[in-house]
Amino acid sequence: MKITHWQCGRHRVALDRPLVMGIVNVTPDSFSDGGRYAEPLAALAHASGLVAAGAGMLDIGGESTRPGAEPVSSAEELARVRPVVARLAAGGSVPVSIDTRHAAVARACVEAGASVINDVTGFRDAAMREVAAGCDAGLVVMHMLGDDPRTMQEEPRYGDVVAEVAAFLGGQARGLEEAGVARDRIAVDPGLGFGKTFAHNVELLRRLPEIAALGYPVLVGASRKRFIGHILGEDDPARRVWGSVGAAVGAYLRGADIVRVHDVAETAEALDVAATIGR
Ligand code: HH2
Repeated sequence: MKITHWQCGRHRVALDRPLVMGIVNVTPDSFSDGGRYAEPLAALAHASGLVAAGAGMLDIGGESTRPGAEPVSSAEELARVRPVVARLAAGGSVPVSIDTRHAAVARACVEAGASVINDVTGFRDAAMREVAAGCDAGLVVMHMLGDDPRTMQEEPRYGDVVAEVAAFLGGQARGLEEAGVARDRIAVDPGLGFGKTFAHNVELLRRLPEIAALGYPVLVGASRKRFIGHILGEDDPARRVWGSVGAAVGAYLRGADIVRVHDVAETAEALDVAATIGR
């Protein structure tokens, strides 16, 4: 069945055109833009620029999950993100997503107005599932190999990466539905770069229709990631913009409904054209 909408709190998000989710990192250490938007005012200014450039949703993160990143306490993470989430949600122009793997942060941000919980650990934590079941936010269920960004890139191995990722995502989504979450609140994400080699990332994109066949909206986060740098021979994440646009268009053509990106203006323009041609 074709998915037409994603229910995220009070927002019924149309998916007849690709949705661009703009990234706002309120962190000192994210891999691509760490530190630039760590102050709430800088983050808010950046966020309104992303909306003006075509973001249909904003994803606010207070903890870097790049390979090898050190975890931060929930209190520290919440202190970074809550003021930004509250201000953006009150502005109300687009739905606000909170990128967190911590139940306490998710709960407080939903209370502050967030409409989506984006959990890179795929709602494996029982406390996180409880928060999900107890609210009406949209949910992004992402696949990560293991549960620790510090070690996930140490020789990741799969039998069939796409089959294993799809089985995990389908299982977690079903678990959420059994806990009382309405099906139309759930989106799935193969988690590019989260315990995946270059070949795994490419295989997941090439066979994205197998993830889309699960029947949930598909989110892809390829923006500025290392596998793009590998293709381009480019070490500087800020110089992977056009490669990232290529990945977003490729993902859309293979079934992605939502793309999580840093470079919203470039991606939105390219997807506008790609979506007009259709897939
Ligand atoms: N990637 C990152 C963070 N959150 N969420 C989803 N759903 N999908 C992703 O692919 C994804 C994500 C990467 O995290 P980080 O290293 O913190 O950098 P940035 O937030 O700049 O992408």
